[in-house]
Amino acid sequence: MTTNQTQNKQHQQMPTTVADAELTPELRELYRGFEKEQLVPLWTEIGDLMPAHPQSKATAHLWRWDRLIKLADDSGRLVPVGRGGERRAIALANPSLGGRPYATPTLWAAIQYLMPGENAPEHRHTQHAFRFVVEGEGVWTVVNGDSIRMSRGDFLPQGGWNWHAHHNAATRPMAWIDGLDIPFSYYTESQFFEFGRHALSPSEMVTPEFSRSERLWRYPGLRPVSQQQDSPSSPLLAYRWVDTDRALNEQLALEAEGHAVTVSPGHAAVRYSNPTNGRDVLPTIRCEMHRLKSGASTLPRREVGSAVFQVFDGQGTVRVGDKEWQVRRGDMFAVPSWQTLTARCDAGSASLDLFRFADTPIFEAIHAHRAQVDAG
Ligand code: GTQ
Ligand code: FE2
Repeated sequence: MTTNQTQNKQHQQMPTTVADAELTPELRELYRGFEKEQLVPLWTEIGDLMPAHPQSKATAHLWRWDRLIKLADDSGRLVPVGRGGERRAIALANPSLGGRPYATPTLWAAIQYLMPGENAPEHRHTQHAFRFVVEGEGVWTVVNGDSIRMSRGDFLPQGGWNWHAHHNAATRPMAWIDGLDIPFSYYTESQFFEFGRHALSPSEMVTPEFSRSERLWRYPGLRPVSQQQDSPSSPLLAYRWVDTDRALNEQLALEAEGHAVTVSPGHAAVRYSNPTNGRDVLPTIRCEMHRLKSGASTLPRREVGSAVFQVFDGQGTVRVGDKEWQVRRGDMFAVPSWQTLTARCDAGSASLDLFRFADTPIFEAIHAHRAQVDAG
């Protein structure tokens, strides 16, 4: 009997069941028969298979930015980037997921690094992806030939099956984080992948202030009349920090003026959304930015599905299940399914900004999403 089953039994106060029955020679023979014929009875597995609520295999875990950036830096000096390996990306591996490169059972989170002048070759895959920049600038990502600048605070979604490459046009190395649904695609055996061209054309190695996607889509509430087709992933390929920052500040300002527009007192949040339908930017990944005022806390909340956070700015205390950490800029942490999260901004910090991504759209699509907020 596994630990899960034991816990589950105690939790549900289940009566003695058929699984506890004495193992007579006939029963032993029956179980041998099951094994030989590749059969497993439900009654020995039900506690693990059908718990009363999600019991994640993943662990709440924190990765410190200073360690991540140091090892990415070292990789930059020691490991080349090119065709085959494709990306100098180092994945967060949840300590209880068997050493696999999975931050949570469904989500990939990695730090990626490019040296000055380096190129990450073009490819495409069905996995949905995004980039988020916690510090630095100088890398352009080229999606279907559209060159997109990346700077601190910028969020760049990139739906599955789009060609993409990255190039560092600056004189300094740059790091950023990637989020993808790689583990989900892996378990569900739904992946396709293709190599693209070896090098980008000179017309793509440009460094415009704004990508074509932004010139077309970055004006909220103004849809190009020629673009009426709903798109499953956002056609807007960069969400700029100046806009995100202003939107969060305005929520807090409106709250101070007496309007109930925040998630809870002192907690502003925005969700990056697809301008063609108002839904999530990616079919499988929800992405948000949260801002807590100095001294403010989120309400304790748990939900179906897992999430990964990166501290964008400020200092605070984060509690996930029975773990608690003091967090600061760049730190990343994983929140397993149905574990309660509370975040608080330190009184000595002007605010705490948390970038969040989660697999929620998957569960909403199959009507399996639940959330519980402890209003205190
Ligand atoms: O930049 O294209 O972290 O394909 C993992 C897979 C980044 C990317 C990752 C990828 C990429
Ligand atoms: Fe990729």
